[in-house]
Amino acid sequence: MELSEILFKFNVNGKFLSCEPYGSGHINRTYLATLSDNGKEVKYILQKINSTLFKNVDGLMNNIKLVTEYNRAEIIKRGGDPDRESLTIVNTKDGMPYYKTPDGEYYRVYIFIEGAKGYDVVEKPVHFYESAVAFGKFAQLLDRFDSSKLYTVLPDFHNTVKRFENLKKAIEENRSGRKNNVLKEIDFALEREGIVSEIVDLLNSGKMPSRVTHNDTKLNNVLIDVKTDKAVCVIDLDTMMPGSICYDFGDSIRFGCNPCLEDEPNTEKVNFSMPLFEEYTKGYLSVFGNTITKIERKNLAMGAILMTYECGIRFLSDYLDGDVYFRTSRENQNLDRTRTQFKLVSDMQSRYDEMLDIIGKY
Ligand code: ADP
Ligand code: GN1
Ligand code: MG
Repeated sequence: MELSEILFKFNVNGKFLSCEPYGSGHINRTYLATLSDNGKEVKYILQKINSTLFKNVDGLMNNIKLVTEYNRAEIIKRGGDPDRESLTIVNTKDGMPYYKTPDGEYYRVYIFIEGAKGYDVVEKPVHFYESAVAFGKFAQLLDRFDSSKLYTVLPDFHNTVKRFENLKKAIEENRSGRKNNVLKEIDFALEREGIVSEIVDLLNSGKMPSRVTHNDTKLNNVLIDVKTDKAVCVIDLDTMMPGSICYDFGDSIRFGCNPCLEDEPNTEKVNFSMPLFEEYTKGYLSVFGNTITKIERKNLAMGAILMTYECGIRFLSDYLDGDVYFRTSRENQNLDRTRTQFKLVSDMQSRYDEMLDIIGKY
């Protein structure tokens, strides 16, 4: 089916102008659709949902519907603009939050958030600070939300122990035949087995609270106002599930404290930025500092190391499997991604005490 035909299955108004690939997500296929309504341009985000990964699209979309409706009501109460500060699902003409094509592909539409941008690398420290405030507020929103209503979309998503097992399986199977290219990276990963269960054990024993978290808190999943540099909206709500706040904090650090892109081929350029770590910590604790427990605070830095490590071994596993999970646009992209993550892990491990000192300051 043509994208324009799919778009008009939804409650959109106007004459079709264009539909172009948009953004830099690794999982779904995102398009910016532009229509003309009475001479005025109207934009929407059209997304093809990765239904190989998200097997229960109905459950997934119901989660997003529940949280965004709750969020909208809160934004309206405080006099904000709900179409900008929250994702807004556009239903199909049949009143459904997604459309299934006759070929079994799934699509959804969101209102396009104007005048804001998702950054793949920190261009201004204030953006990173702002993203921390936005994710901190989002964490509080989810904390107030009745979590029993949410369906667990991807069980064990941040179960680092299981991710480690998957890596061992990928090494053994070597489906791509590329194992000999990555012996150094494999050693790096296997040498760190000792840390993989740190947070999982705390969650399982009940010592660390399990909260509903976002689970994909990278900088490009917050839209920042291009004029004011203020965070506008947290997006990419596919992975809201029970988890640890240390992982949400950690995933932001993993992505934003790298001065380069996630797939930078020259790892010499990749260095963990302590000033940016401080910026994020300051922003996050300014809103979540009163809610966070002692054990969570103690493990924020470990969360950053573990999320970076986990992402690294996921990229490495995918490289060994033949690039079947994360979207790639060139040879060795998953290998470059692995290497940037491992460089950051190594930097963080050697500067762990400095990270703890900064957390202690706020
Ligand atoms: P993925 O799961 O593939 O990462 P996202 O939901 O994060 O997909 O969307 C990909 C990109 O599209 C985002 O990084 C952002 O730049 C852009 N985007 C997504 N939703 C909106 C929206 N409602 N308004 C404006 N831009 C959006
Ligand atoms: C994927 O969808 P996107 O690009 O925001 C992935 C995250 C990884 C991230 C690495 C559902 O996020 O877990 O941390 O890539 N999302 C899923 O950039 O697997
Ligand atoms: Mg995304």
